[in-house]
Amino acid sequence: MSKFRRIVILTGAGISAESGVDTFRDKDGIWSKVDYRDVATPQGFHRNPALVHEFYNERRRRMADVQPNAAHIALARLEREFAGDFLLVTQNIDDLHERAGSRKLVHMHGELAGAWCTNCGTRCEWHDDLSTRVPCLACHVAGFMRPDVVWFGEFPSRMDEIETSIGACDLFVSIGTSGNVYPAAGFVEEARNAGAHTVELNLEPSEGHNLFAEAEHGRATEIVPAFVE
Ligand code: BJW
Repeated sequence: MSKFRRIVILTGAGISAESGVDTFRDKDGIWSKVDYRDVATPQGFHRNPALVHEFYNERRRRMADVQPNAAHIALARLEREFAGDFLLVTQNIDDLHERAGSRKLVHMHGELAGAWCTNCGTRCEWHDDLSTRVPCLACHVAGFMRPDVVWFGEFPSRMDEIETSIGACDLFVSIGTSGNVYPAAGFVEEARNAGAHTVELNLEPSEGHNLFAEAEHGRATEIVPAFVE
């Protein structure tokens, strides 16, 4: 690691899999059980907000039973010990990176522990269940609160900051993501264009695996700590 000055790490659902958090596109993943159009699009929320609330309430409740694993912990240690610029970009809405100690972190697809009001635009921390009856803390109107997550067709968070860091990085590492969802799936090409060394750490070759200069395939709890050593 000492030969690099500016690192960007991208993580996806695979890094939390061994903590007991479901992935999306694996055989028994979330999208094998629910249709993403019903629960992860603004149109789905408009059609049936109660269904969407229940989907996220269930996932939020499960957070109490899961813990960060060796891969999350290794990335938090890397951040602490690395002398140069560091940014961890996660597509995950769980808080396992924070709980492992990561601080230079961007949740590009939002957070389970957040909500916002589509009536007045106010964002807030949220740890309880959401429902169509919950009033907004700012404008006090019920029926407008939604999870602070990024659905298909919506703009991911803090993209300017992410793009700036990728455009300047000399090491880009992608961990536990299938490479199906844009714009995250395009980051490896942006990093290559910036002249960065690119590494994939994943259970299996991802959709864009041939774009990486280096790859290690296996369980995140094994290959991430080994890579960070
Ligand atoms: C392990 C492991 C272990 C397992 N160890 N590994 C056509 C072409 C291009 C783009 C589009 C298109 N049509 C539509 C689009 C845009 C669309 C998109 O990409 N669609 C594609 C499906 C085609 N994207 C969007 O709409 C995004 N917004 C957007 O593009 O705005 C315009 C814009 C353009 C340019 C710049 C900026 C903006 C928004 C995407 C929002 C995604 N939202 C979700 C749900 C919300 C959050 C939630 O509910 O949790 O985010 S979808 C879901 O997929 C979730 C994830 O964050 C995301 C990525 O999934 P991830 O993390 O890769 O998980 P999996 O399950 O796919 O993969 C897990 C991997 O881990 C696997 O490879 C396993 O092998 C591995 N693994 N166990 C190591 N133990």
